[in-house]
Amino acid sequence: MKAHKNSKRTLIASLVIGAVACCGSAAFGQSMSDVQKVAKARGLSTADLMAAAKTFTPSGQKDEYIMFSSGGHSGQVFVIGVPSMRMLRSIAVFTPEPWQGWGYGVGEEILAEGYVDGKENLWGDTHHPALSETAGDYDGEWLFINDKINARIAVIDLRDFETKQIIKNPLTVSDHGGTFVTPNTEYVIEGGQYAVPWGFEYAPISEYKEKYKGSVTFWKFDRKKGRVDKTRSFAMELPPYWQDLSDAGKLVSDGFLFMNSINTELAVGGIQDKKPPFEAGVSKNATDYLHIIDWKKAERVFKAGKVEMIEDFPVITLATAIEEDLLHLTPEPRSPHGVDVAPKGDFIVISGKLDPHTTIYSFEKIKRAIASRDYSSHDEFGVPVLNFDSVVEAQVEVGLGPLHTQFGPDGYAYTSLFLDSAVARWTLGGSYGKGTPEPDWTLVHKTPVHYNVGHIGVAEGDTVSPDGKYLIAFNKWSVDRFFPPGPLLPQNFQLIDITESGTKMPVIYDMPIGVGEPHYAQIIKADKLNPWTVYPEIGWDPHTQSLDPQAPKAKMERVERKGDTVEVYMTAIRSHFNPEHITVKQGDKVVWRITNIERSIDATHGFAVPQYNINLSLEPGETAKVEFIADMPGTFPFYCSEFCSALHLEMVGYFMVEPK
Ligand code: CUK
Ligand code: CUA
Repeated sequence: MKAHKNSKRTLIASLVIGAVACCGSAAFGQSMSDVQKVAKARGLSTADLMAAAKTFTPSGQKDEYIMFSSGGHSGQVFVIGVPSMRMLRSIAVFTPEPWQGWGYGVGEEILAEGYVDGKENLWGDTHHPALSETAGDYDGEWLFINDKINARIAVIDLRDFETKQIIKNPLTVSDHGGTFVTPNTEYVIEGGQYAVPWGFEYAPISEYKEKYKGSVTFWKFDRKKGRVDKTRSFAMELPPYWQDLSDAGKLVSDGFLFMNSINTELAVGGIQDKKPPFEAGVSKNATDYLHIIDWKKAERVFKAGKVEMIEDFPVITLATAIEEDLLHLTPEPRSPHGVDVAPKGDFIVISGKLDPHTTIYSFEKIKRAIASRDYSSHDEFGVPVLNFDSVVEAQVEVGLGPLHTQFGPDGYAYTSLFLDSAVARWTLGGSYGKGTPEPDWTLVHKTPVHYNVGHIGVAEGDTVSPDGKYLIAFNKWSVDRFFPPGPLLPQNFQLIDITESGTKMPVIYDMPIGVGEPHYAQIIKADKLNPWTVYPEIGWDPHTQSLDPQAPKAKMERVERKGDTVEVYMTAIRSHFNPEHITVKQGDKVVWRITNIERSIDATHGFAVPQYNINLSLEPGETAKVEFIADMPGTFPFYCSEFCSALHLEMVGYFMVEPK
């Protein structure tokens, strides 16, 4: 395998021979020279051929891993196979999405859960997906994701990959440090971001220090119900810093939450008045604060009722948090961004965007410092600040603009370098020491990526037992990597092979993402997922995940009028709707129930009604109910919007609205 270190444009015949032999391509009548010819014509190096061999996935072969990527401004989640980097589907979450019918007949009530005082917000800025965990390992049951712009979180059921719940944070306007889960998914964590007065109140920025608040919310997840239980959830007030990312402790640090912050300067901006802009004010200090939160203790304080109700939501005030020893701070270097807990829970890695080092804190030392009240100071709100030198284990110089860290199974850590446009591999020490050929706490290698990498994701990388194998760099800029589809360019997901140790860490695939700006993704072993391919029974309501007793059934199709309400009971099967004629009077309320009575995998039907803004996706077995007022008179051919069969174009009916 020495060959693929060589220059890009040389073909090494021995590798090509090897590739042909092991692929058995000769059986298709192709010879080594055919492969060589194609490679030469396309200008492919041996490294390119090797990358293709590692990622090419023949038709019918499935991926070893499934990646759940945030969809950025699309407000969706993307499901992508690894290593093929083929997109399998999007999951509509915070934004209406017509293919899935989300917001076009179904999902409206769930989307409305995210409104504030009934005011619509129909897009989301998704950042951090979190898979549910059992004992610190992904269990493949649930997925959570946050919406940064409107401080919302969503719950997705991984039986059908559909959004079941959206919950709006009652206290804060925007969020960022979420979603992250505790090791048994007891809580879904949502950290705030930009400090604001609680509950959408107005307060002039001159009252920033007194009226603006930081926060973290612990959403209790009820696995049986598959919903966040707001009545068992609580929040904790934090100083009005801008809390950024967070990560839950695990194993030895289970019960703790680590959260970093920027703007401990309490800068308020004001460039228009010739005051320092936020970007300068927020990064003035040499350090900000890592927040160390004892959430298990906080849970006890919440259960003991030591909370204040704010916006009808229980909040542990900052005073109580200090009094009960729930919150400690410790300095973290310049403009911290990522905070990541190592697989054994013993180290916490912080990156400062303006510091070339990663800083590694020891949980053991943090515990000791808390117990012995080893404080260097208190912040101006009275929160104890642990002595930096007492809690730091090591610092590793990795390069410029370090952001986020992930872990391999072998004692390697990986950090994204935004300014360097690279992914650094470095060695952990302590309990991971000697896991690598290189000395502890040293930079081993940097692989260039294209360009401006944000997060990175390693297969099973946030668990107590990372798989390694693949690392994906989620690059913000693609610049010259692809054909430019106008001035708005796609992001670039780059797949990196991390199976070998040392300096071998080649990029083996580029995947453009031309929908939103995804930030983060988690990557789970495909065999941990157990999705349905058809709904369990005909007449299944995906919202309740149970049989709907009202679902239309075969031979029971009908139209019933009850006063001004017309109820339609319709079925869909290749290639007709039944009934096909629906006549109502202008102004009638229409309750249209429809069941896809198919049992075959992939036999999805659509149901689209012109002018009425309706489109459903009815997967095999699914039932749905659409309600609307027939306020527009006319003749409306409704049709199936999924090409389901040879007679798909004939899968149609007429909806006729008689004028008043
Ligand atoms: S943030 Cu985007 S690169 Cu929202 Cu996780 Cu760091
Ligand atoms: Cu059913 Cu097309």
